[in-house]
This record gives sequence, C-alpha cells and structure tokens, in this order.
Amino acid sequence: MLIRKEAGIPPSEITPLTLYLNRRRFIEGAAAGAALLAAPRLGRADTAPAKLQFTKSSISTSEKQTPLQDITHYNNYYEFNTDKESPASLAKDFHTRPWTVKVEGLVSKPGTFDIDEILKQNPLEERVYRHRCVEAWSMVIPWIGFPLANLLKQVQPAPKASFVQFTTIYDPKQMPGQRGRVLDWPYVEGLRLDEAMHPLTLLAVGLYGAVLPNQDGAPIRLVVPWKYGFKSIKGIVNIKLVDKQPENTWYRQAPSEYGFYSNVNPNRDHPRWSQKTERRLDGSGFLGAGRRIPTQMFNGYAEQVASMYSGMDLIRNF
Ligand SMILES: Nc1nc2c(c(=O)[nH]1)N[C@H]1C(S)=C(S)[C@@H](COP(=O)(O)O)O[C@H]1N2
Ligand SMILES: [Mo]
Repeated sequence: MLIRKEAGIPPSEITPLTLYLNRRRFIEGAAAGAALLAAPRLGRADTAPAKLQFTKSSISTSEKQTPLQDITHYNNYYEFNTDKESPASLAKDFHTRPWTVKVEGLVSKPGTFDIDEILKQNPLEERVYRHRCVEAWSMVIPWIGFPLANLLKQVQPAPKASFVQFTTIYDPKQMPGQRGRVLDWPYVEGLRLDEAMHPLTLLAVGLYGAVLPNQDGAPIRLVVPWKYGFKSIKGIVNIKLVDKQPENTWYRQAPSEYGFYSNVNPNRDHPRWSQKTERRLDGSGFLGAGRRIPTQMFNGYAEQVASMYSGMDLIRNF
C-alpha cells in the first residue's frame, strides 16, 4: 500500500525494490565473506523459528516460490513502519504470547480464544498461494494455517450475520508506527460472510514450515488469495460478525482508490497505475528483481471464487 501523497507509480516499481534488492545482494555477499556474520543488522534470525506440524494441501500452486528472505524483508506492516524493509528488524521483539483472539458479534457462541488453544484445536495445512499486493508486486508463499470457516463454525454465526470485521492489535508501545497517525489505528478489514467461509480463506500461523515471522503477521493473520494483499490483515485480536458492510482501513484512507471488495482484477486499474501486470518476486531476474507477468482475474482463483460475484459489476464494486 502507499500513502496518497506519494508519486503516481507503485513504489515497488521504483527505488524501494531496487534499493532493497541491492542491499540484499550486498548483505549476502558480505555474509558469504563471513566478515560481517556477527553484525546484528544482517536481517537474519539468529535462532531458528519453531517448526509446526502440518499436512500438505492439494490446493497449492506449483509456481516457483518466493525466497524466504524476500517474504520476510519486503513487507507491508504500517504498525511498524511504512517502508518494506524495516518491519523485519522493528518487529523482532514483538510479543506474540500471551495472545487471545476474541470472536464476537452476531454469533451464538462468542468466545475469547487463546492462540495456543486455537493451534491445538485446528489441524494445520500447508497451502502454497499467490499473494498479490495492490502495488503490483506478487509472491508465491507456502502458508501454514487452517480455514477461517473452522473457527467461524465453532462460534455459530447467527442468521443475521452477513459480514466479518477483523481488527489488528493496538499496542503503540510495541509498534512504533502506531505512535504516528499515518493510518487510523487500529487497522481493520472486512469480508462478506460467504467470502470468510470460503474454503480458500485461511487464518495463517506459519510459513515455510515454521511459525509466522513477526513481520508477516504473527501470531495469526488472514490470507485471502484472490484479493489484494491489504485485505490479509496481520496480528489479529478481534473477529466480529456483523450485519452491515464494515469499514476497512484502506477504504477509509482513500475510498476512491481502495474499495471493500479489492478482488484482484487486471481490468480495473488503480486510479494511479495499471493492474494488468505484476512483478513476481520469485528470485528470478537481475538482482532477484523478479519478472513481469500478466495479472490474472481473481489472482488465478476465478474457478473457485467467481461464482460468489455473479451478476455484480466488478468495475464499480472494486
Ligand atoms: N495490520 C496490518 N495488516 C496488513 C498491513 C498492515 O500495514 N497492517 N499491510 C497489508 C498489505 S498492503 C499487504 S500487501 C500484506 C503484506 O503481507 P506480507 O508482508 O506478509 O507480504 O499485509 C497486509 N496486512
Ligand atoms: Mo499491499
């Protein structure tokens, strides 16, 4: 995502991506030379993250996966910083325990669930999904998680429940970005109930076989692979079933640019740039800058999700 005042092309297209990749090459080169291995700012975890137990899902793309280094050092997480590189270091000591997720609103069995209880009760799967940011870069990520539908079924949505609102933790002591007013905190997102119940919609708790890195939304974040990345809210503490379409942070910020649906759609340009193509960060290309590929309707998940939008004008309902 990017702030309104910035120039008219997605920032991933210009200096930030190039700078990031140049620095990465420099760091890798230095690490190979061993001279800087002990320096704290190398951006590599010094302790291996805890492994998770999971089964592999057949609902996975076989496209080349994005290197872990890019997934963990090219992040959007404005609670830490608006640039893509610093969430990795700024989120390093973020506390993901104790952590509870409150599920409330129009449900017959509301509850506040401890994250470790959630992990115990929901068998985990690995799903390799395409991940398309509205800024026209994309990744392929081996997420580990479970369908959001499992948790929603547990609390039993009331007949009147039509939408789900998600809220990120508000903790400015731990999240330096929340000490400023770059966004209206806490970050919120929403889905229609059928989208939330869709079997592709995941609550992710890990990636590449291990617990989620903090900068990727630990301990629990949403993944909705046919929508732009900003729908996939990180650090979730509240899930509320409601009867009206809830607000979402980026819609609030710039309603002419970011809608409620935010389905990936190559035919509907962002007012300031084209959405017809994307830069796939898969380790290929000069300096690992990826390659330009056409963007697919619903990010390639049309067969599974298009029927939810039949009869809707997806240019107007963007
Ligand atoms: N709480 C919160 N969730 C967030 C964001 C954010 O700034 N804060 N950024 C969003 C955007 S714009 C994208 S593209 C994805 C990026 O996820 P990733 O860093 O794991 O690739 O997270 C989304 N979820
Ligand atoms: Mo994004």
